[in-house]
Amino acid sequence: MPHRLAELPLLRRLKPGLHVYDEEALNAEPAIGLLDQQITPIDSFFIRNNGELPEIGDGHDWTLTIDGEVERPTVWTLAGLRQRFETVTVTAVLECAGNGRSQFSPATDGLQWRLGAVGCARWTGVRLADVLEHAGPKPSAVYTAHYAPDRQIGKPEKAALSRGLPMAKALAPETLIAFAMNDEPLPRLHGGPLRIVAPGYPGSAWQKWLDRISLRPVEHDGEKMRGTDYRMPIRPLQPGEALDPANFTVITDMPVKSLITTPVDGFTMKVGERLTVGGFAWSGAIPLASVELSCDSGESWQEVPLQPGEGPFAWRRFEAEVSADQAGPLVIMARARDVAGNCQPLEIAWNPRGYCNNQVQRLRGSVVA
Ligand SMILES: Nc1nc2c(c(=O)[nH]1)N[C@H]1C(S)=C(S)[C@@H](COP(=O)(O)O)O[C@H]1N2
Ligand SMILES: [Mo]
Repeated sequence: MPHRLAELPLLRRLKPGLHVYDEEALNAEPAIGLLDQQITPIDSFFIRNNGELPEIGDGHDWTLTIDGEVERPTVWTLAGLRQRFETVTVTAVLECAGNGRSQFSPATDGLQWRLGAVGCARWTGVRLADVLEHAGPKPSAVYTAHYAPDRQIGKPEKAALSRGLPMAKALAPETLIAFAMNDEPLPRLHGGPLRIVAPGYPGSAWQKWLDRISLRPVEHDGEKMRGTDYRMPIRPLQPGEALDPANFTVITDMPVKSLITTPVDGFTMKVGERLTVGGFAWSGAIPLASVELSCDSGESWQEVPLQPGEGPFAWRRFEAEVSADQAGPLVIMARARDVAGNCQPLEIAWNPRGYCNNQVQRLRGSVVA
């Protein structure tokens, strides 16, 4: 029996509005309308698991081991971490690299996410940099390796996922070992007691149920960090072309993107009526510059005001009123741009694993007389 069935009643109770994927690991995403809030409530936040949920108990005896290329290997308790290091909160978007994968044509392997594998939360914890500096990274350390107890479905000897960060991102002030989400203790489903928060990086880099960090003298090659896993080709590839992993690089900062969260697909409005169109825009390391809306299938675009976000890694609200003077179908599109001039494409270039789809969303509705 697929393991996730045991977790479904819990999920249905905790997160009633989520679409649960019919596969063995527990994966679920909200309807887009549930994302129409500055801070995504835990109840509406997507869940992504590569393997079985680990059994953690009450978590009080959880420890975090720091070892590898460090001067002082250390084992921390939860209480020890909290006492020794400053507690900080960062508001940040968490997006799965496969969000929007269902739009790739031809279809790629992997979970066929719609557009809801993203959310913005307040993450509280200690800085990964502080913990690493306490252990004293050796000059040979170039990458972190993160470990957790979850295992692949039916393969208890294999880790579900073990990813890491380049040292520069591990030492960046926004990167956390988090123990709280939206001011609540980090829920088990989101990696409690401890997870990595790597703002701007794909969700895969946000290791859940973190129990060990090992500094490595090479790029980490743990589970889901090899071959083409969470990697993008360095040049465009045609479907069916032979894949050479040497031509792929690890996804680091996610591309600029926006999502219209109100109204939702299938909306109707009356001729002459004003309709509020709202949503959020975000990007990885490069700050957002602007968002434009189009109500004529991309013929013309108009810049819309962008509200300040809760810090550089939160998403930012945009809102505008639109109206239509004749009945018929209406397609609304939003297009975000970052300060380096990167802009959401109208059509995403295909890649073999279906990652980083930031193509402009087409919201379809109709205008009635
Ligand atoms: N231990 C562990 N951490 C993990 C994963 C996992 O399968 N195991 N999945 C990763 C992926 S691919 C994503 S997108 C995020 C999702 O985080 P969430 O379930 O809290 O939304 O967790 C990441 N951390
Ligand atoms: Mo992911």
